[in-house]
Amino acid sequence: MRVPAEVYRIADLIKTMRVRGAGRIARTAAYAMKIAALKYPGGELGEFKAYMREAAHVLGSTRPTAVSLHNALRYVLNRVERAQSLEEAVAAAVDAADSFIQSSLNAVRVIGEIGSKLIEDGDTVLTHCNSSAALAVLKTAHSSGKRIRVYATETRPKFQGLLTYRELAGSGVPVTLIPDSAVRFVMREVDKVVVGADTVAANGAVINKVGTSLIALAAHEARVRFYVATETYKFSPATILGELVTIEERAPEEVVPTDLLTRHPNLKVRNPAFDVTPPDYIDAIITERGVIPPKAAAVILLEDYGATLAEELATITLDIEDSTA
Ligand code: RUB
Repeated sequence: MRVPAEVYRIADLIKTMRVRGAGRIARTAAYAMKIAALKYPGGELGEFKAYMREAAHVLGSTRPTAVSLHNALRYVLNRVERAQSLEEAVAAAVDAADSFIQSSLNAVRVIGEIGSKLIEDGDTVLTHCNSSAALAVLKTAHSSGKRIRVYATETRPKFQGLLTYRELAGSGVPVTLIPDSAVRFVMREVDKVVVGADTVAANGAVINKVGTSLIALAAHEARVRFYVATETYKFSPATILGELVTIEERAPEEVVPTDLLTRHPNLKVRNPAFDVTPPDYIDAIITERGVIPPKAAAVILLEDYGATLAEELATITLDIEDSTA
């Protein structure tokens, strides 16, 4: 059974980055799963489950790096898989999507409140790309009366820094846009760096917009505190089993104009969308469950996925035993 056109449309919005940012992507995908469930034209439970898996596949194939997307889809699918009747399965999908969206929005608000306590009156804060979690911290600090100034990187090649500029300026936060390459130049004026995350690995490494790791290096060199603001559903359970996070590489046309590429067919361009910041360069991760040292990411993952991971590890052990028997 083919999934409805709306799901493909939403998948396209995510792939082409008209909907972007890990949290928004996850919430939009959850919403698309709800639409899919409500639009299911058939009448059979098994078929419905396969149809929902297909919808998740279409949505999940859009952007590989944001684990938030895959965790949102898994959250809805798990509820659907447990249902015993079609009515129950449809209701479960709708309820799971709604509760994911609500708790995700709530997490961003709480991160704003918790993170704002780390910002002091008079701070100059640097941020990269456009992260709702990082901006929640800055906007909450500002609205609680702290006088802050923000440097926002323009974030080549897609210029999400302009979104950050608009959002902060619209909230009355003094903000200055800088080219990405000026980060080290301004770092001597910066008190704190706050960025978001697409994915957090079990060892505390943070995967975020490309350039984040360079900013972390510059902050480390200047002894400037480097904070990551992120919801815990961006923590990747697969990394606890040693899986690596796929880094999305996007089209060269985002970096150089198409006519230049046509005129220089041998011009090689790489456009990785994200990079990995090692835990050693991160002072703390601000989550809706509190401020944690990066190395404590594994503890959160074990709290959330411990039982499932234990089952999976048991299967792996059994496989190894079988193959050595
Ligand atoms: C966005 C990006 C953001 C994180 C966190 O990349 O790297 O920092 O997704 O955002 P892109 P949020 O523009 O390629 O999606 O805090 O809003 O989830």
